[in-house]
Amino acid sequence: MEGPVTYETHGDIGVIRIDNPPVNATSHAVRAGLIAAADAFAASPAKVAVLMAEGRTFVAGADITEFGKPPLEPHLPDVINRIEALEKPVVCVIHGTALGGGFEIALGSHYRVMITGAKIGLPEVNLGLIPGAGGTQRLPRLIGLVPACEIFTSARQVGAAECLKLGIADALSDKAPFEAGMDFARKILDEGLPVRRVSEMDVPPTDQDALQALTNRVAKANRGHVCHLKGIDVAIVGTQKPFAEGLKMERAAFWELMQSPQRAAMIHAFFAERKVANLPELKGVEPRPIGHVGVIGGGTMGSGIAVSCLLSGLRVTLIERNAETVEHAHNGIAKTLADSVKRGKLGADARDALLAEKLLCTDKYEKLAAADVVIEAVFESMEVKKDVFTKLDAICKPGAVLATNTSYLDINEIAAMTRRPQDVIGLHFFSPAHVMRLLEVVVAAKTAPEVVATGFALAKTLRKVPVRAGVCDGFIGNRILKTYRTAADIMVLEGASPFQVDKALVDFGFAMGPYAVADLAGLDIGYLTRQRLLPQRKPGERWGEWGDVLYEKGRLGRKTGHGHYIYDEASPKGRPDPEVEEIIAHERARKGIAPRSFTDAEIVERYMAAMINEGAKVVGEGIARRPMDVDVTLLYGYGFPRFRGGPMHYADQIGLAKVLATIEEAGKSGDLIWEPAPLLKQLVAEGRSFDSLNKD
Ligand code: 3H9
Repeated sequence: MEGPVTYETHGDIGVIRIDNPPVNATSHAVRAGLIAAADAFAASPAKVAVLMAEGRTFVAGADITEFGKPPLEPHLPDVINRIEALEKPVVCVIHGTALGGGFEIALGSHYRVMITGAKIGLPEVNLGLIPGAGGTQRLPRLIGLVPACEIFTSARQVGAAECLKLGIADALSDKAPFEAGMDFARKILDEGLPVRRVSEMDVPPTDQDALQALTNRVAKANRGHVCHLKGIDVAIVGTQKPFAEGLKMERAAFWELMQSPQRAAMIHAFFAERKVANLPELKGVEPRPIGHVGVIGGGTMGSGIAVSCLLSGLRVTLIERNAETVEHAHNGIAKTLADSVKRGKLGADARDALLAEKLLCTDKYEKLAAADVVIEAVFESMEVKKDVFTKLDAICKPGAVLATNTSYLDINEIAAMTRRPQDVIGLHFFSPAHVMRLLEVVVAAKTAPEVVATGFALAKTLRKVPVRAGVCDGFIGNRILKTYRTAADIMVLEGASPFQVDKALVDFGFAMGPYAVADLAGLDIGYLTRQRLLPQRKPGERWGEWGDVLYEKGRLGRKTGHGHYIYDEASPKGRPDPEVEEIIAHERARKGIAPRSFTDAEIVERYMAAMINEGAKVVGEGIARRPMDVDVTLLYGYGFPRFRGGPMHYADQIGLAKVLATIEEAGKSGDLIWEPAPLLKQLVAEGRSFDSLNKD
């Protein structure tokens, strides 16, 4: 047999081998090959078959690149049914990950062996889908409705040991897939194990209370998504019917979801996340070493960066000013690592080893002499940063990458303090740095390509999502944030309440609205930003000046129990504070603004239009490489709902002409944020989408 699936025999044992790099996705050729291999096995004298894959992993699922195109026969459910219907036993060997359709192939096999370290999962919900090749019907029959629904609604990867316990795996092996498969095939022959079809099993009894509790939890955790509850419904109703009918129901629901904008948005996010991390201009550019990272500053950001590096196995030298702040930083890092131990993310021994062997907190800059990468995370002041970089230039070894974590300062100016501006770069982490996945890699005018490549390599090591950004105030993310926050503030000035704005945006899909976020971050941050921007303000410019009143009244957000909301025992997550509305009403009166009402839809429309417009400016000016870089920034750093794909993808979905019309209408107020982006105007005039710029 030719192609990505082959069949061969070894005595009584047939071997079906899938070889479709990089991840053995079930492309059309693989599906057709599996049918041919199943037929070949059926016709051959072999008494048992091993189904396995070559390369780094078993099958990672359906070929996502085929989604959105007309489906070609044979369809995966039919392929799996064909394998399951074989009259001779088939054992599937899983190494790496068996995901989505890959795991569904394993469920259609009669036995499953997992190689140590292998994992299974049904991650379709991450793509706005449900399992569509029997996962919602076979898994509940194999292990019960509650654990099955938990697995496909969480999309989590389940390890080999847990699979054995759940009854998903029949055996574990630490051999190579071929040997492990041959061992189990011989066992089938020796013990006369029969064909065992999951589709013919009865669903184990269901704890209805546990099922209801799971459904409630899933509904709450996945507000706005349609696929999760659809999956549970299909699993419950389908498993009460004969298998073939359940499968039909699953297929119908899968195809309905396949046509949904949520599916398109989530698949856009999937590929965008991978594409932004692979810059074409860095192809063949070797990154510099990154084994030893220096961090300057042990505040929240510096400590978070240190923890992130430690958890990825890097050596960290953290610099603070004096013995007291050194100790404080060390304790902070130890506490965060202790929390990781508590949450089961890190063993206590591993934690102790990290603290003893990988971390040095000191006030001696000389200890950075051997560091490969140094990340400065001190106070946001140009003078302080210039001082740090002058010191680093004197101490660090030649070729060390000197990075600043500034969130808006001019990195060219910082680089100019050194005799090696080619080694200077921005690495903008998001707080908490050991949790948030976005890393803006800010490329200054003289940054060398290997230094950019090193920034991307570091992101990969830290399991972060890197986005290339150019230098401007706020880079990609904070620059866009400033604009859409201003749009929200202007709506509040014109008559909306902060609570209505938050609610409208939470209903749209954000985890929190901008005012609840501000309370969480601390209203002192917004105050300091406004103070900083004061000298640059243009005559007639409007912004949320009432925020200054909140700040002056000591309402700093959650940390003081009052911000936009009141936080107390009765409402730990906050309840609207009428006093805030009075402060805003006073501000409107002072400005002579007669308040008007806003609908929730109008709030979302304007907020999104401001975000998209600034996103288009950022792309047009080359600060972000492509619209998808803006999408990934907002998705991973700013809580943008993934099921909407990012602001630029969302803009394409609603239509750019409509976005421009909203901007022009809002712009009648004269507010500067509504100046339409030239790129947006151009795309509308040419009838093109943002996605047309994502291609390279
Ligand atoms: C499904 O199965 C539906 C069924 O229920 C029903 C069907 C009827 N297809 O992530 P990486 C590419 S839905 C096509 O960098 P890693 C990826 O773009 C599917 N391509 O590697 C990248 O390409 P490039 C359910 C895919 O080692 C390269 O492979 N399955 C697919 O960090 C390497 O990927 C999933 O959702 C695919 N399915 O992680 C699994 N998967 O090199 C999604 C990957 O050109 N995949 N590629 O940039 C993953 O989670 C990870 O890729 C995996 C490997 C864990 C497998």
